[in-house]
Amino acid sequence: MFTPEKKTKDAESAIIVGVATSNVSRFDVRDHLNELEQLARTAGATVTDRVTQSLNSPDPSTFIGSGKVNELKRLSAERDSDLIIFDDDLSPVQVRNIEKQVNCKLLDRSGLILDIFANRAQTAAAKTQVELAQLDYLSSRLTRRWTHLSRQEGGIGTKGPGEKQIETDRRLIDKRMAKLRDKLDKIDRQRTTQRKGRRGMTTVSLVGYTNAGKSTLMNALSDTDLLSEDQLFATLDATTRTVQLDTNKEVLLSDTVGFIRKLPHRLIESFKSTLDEVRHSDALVHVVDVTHRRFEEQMDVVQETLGELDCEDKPVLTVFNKIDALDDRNLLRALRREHPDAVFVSALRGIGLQRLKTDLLALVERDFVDRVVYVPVTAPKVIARIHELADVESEDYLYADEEPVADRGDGAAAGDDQPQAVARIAYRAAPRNDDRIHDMLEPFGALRPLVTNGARVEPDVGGDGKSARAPRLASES
Ligand SMILES: Nc1nc2c(ncn2[C@@H]2O[C@H](COP(=O)(O)OP(=O)(O)OP(=O)(O)O)[C@@H](O)[C@H]2O)c(=O)[nH]1
Ligand SMILES: [Mg+2]
Repeated sequence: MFTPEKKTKDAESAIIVGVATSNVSRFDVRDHLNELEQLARTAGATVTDRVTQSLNSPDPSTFIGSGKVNELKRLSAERDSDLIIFDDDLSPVQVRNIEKQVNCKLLDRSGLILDIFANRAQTAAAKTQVELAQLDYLSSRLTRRWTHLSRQEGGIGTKGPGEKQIETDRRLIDKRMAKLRDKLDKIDRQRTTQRKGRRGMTTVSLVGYTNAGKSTLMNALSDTDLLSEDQLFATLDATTRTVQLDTNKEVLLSDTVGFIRKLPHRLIESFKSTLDEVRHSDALVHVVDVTHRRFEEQMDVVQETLGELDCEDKPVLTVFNKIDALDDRNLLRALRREHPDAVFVSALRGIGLQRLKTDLLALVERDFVDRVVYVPVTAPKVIARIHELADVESEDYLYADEEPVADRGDGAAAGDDQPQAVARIAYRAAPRNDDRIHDMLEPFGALRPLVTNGARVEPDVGGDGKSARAPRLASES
């Protein structure tokens, strides 16, 4: 029997390059290159060599200096490399000058990250956002080599916008970008409608460095089965699920794209629609991979990125994850001292999740307000809406009249003093929902319970008269 031979393309081979400067130690460079290698692997490349260089400051024309470029030239020829990847972003001039010397594709960190995103993007939103970011990236560095890369040629750094858009001219790119922005605007509007549809529910977003365990935690808390992988950027799209924090309180939890050192700014910009999930949350859960040697630096990166998203003031619960894989008990003790409000969990083994839920509940309810309001029973929709927007603690019925608007000096009230049957509702709500309820009640004026001879006047609602939802309007007695 004839079995066609499957052609499998070998992984592309790559050389990665890092530079130590007066601000970046060699030790830092090693760790950054570890991460770059992981990114390269995620993109499908095999890293054959690492080249490092120490400079007081990067060389403006070649970034690494002409001697090092020569070394790269020799090494890449020897290895027959497909790619050279720089950990730092190169200027278009630097790209041009290095490309003159070496005979393979050149990528920087941003380009590599964009390529991974392009590969991972599944939904229309993610695809549009990535393409926009790629076009933006390309338009700033249209070089001879970029223009000669084509989709057909394939390989890392060439996915996404193909030669057609790149080759013609910038105007075409600008046109395409405008179109993508329009498409994103539409997606944004849809998302806004979806978010409105979620009514008064509290929303929480998982944020953190890529690979910290956000999706694993989401799965553990919500009993879903999202992709979690030992890979960078396993998640690109926002996913939202309900999570029960205790018997009568659930929140909407969103898992979203992870952050990384030097996440290209244009990517953050174009991922606005995905990251809006984070921006609109009531609170954040910051997941930290405590087994990562550089977890503190990762925490700083997350903090900075949240700053770029204008989210630094949101309430945050810090969650140190993967404690099952941490041998260093001293580190745990030190962290507990340093972060008394943080929780320590293993999302994978389900350790510490109850505590996480309790603390998250306390956090989201920290600013909740308790209030008692009076709503005319003739406005059942408003009453129903309050039930949606708030946790109603009690509801009963009585007569009320409108508080005098101003004292006219003769003791007479300026308001309409017809007593009316009202629902008295005691609730707890998030400040933003409390505001919404306040706005809804505006047209009814300031109602106050009617008191005769020191006793409250309650409508005859039958039964125990306490918690009936729809009182029969009592006949005047
Ligand atoms: N040992 C251990 N591994 C974990 C734990 N939580 C997650 N992991 C592993 O860490 C890796 C990354 O997990 P993900 O949940 O995909 O991480 P993420 O933060 O969603 O990553 P991105 O979507 O790529 O940003 C996977 O291999 C998980 O199995 C944990 O509590 N303990
Ligand atoms: Mg994930």
